[in-house]
Amino acid sequence: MYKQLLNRLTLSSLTLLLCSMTLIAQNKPNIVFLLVDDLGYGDFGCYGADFNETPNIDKLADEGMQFTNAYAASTVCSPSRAAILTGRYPARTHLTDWISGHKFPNAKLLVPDWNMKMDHERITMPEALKDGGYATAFFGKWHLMPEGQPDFDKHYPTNHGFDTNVGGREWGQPKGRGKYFSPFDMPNLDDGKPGDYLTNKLTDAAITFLDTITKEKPFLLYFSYYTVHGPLMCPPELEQKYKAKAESFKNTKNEFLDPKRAGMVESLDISVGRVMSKLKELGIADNTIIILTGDNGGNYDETTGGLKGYKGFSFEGGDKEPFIVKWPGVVVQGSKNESVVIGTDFYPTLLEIAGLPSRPIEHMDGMSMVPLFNGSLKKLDRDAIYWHYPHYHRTKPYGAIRKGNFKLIEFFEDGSLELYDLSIDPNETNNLSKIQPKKAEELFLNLKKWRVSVGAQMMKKNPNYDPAREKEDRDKKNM
Ligand SMILES: [Ca+2]
Repeated sequence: MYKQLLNRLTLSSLTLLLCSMTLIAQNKPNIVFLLVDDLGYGDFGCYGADFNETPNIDKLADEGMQFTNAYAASTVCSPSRAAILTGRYPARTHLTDWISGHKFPNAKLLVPDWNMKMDHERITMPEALKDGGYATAFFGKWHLMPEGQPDFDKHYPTNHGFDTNVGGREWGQPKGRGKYFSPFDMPNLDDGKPGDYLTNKLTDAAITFLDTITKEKPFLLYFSYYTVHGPLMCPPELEQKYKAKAESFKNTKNEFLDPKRAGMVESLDISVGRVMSKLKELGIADNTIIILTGDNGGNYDETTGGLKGYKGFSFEGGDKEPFIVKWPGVVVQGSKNESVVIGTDFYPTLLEIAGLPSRPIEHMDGMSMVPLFNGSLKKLDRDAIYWHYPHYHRTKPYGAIRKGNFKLIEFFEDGSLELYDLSIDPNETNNLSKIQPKKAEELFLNLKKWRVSVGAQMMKKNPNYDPAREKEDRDKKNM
């Protein structure tokens, strides 16, 4: 039957068919996804920084859309990263803490037996894109491998949908002998010469990948920076620059004047600039979408643009993130967007960008942001977004919901509630739970219903609770 059909097709019609298939493939946009580690809401010039200098990222914002209510799905690394890749809330996947997590055996509540890996039966975002004809390449920090478990080495990026992996391991931060400097001791990354800087070397690898792409096959370049996570280490010339700058800097916004961290942010900015230039040089900038965001809040109080809390806290500083998207011909250049979006939204968004069918069974907790990008919607039609953190960090264990402009936080140890109206109180200074008890009750009910619906793991009382020893544990960890 196929032979008969083929015989009927003339050579010219076959040629036409092949040409149009190539055209479709060419029209699929490339995706560059830039994920920064421990990025504070106030770290970029376009988000208010005066001390850090980020001209390339500010240019990206000028050429794209800048979100002002974008959230990470967790206040720590691994769960936030898994939420981006699976489109599912940490509460649903049970991957709720950074791998391998802090241990507080003397605390009031017991941490549930949580999941330290992404389940193979799920189809991840890179797997879905690969299935749709995309080349998929991973660079940098992975931090999604179950340390100390037998199936540890079945959870590299290449086991979850990436064709290639440069630098992705179980590590939550550089662990090579020279840390951010060579020797990096990373898989598939050339150590170069002593003194070479990790962010630059990973960027070299990403640029080399871009040099090998063919225009017939669209790609996902997933660049997951180790920076700006500690240890704070930057090229000496940048450290000198910011040391000098700090001496005369008028710190009116309470910014973090650490020369090494500012140097790390500038190294990131240089990397983003190099990627943007390469896309231009290759003539593919107009058909490439660039997304830039972070995995959780900055690791220092002064990096969050004045928001309350920082990494490891329940407050805005713990999970509100810069998020910029450049999509030539679609997003209005230099625009801002106030819609509430969260890490789980990237998966369905990238599928829609790629013109691929959505996979609602997979990205159950995400909504495509494409209508926001192209202006057909002002905000997403969603009831609320949620967090679930049954763990101890700088914060006590908590759950939270943002519905409209209100955010409610429940602390699990004592059941206390905090309610904030973010439209008038973005820094969460005025707890309204006693002033607006009906609103607090409404959100609390929503939060509890949601937890049941996603099968969230709850904490239990610790029979060995010992406040004095818990305090010792915290002092040891400097928390
Ligand atoms: Ca992080």
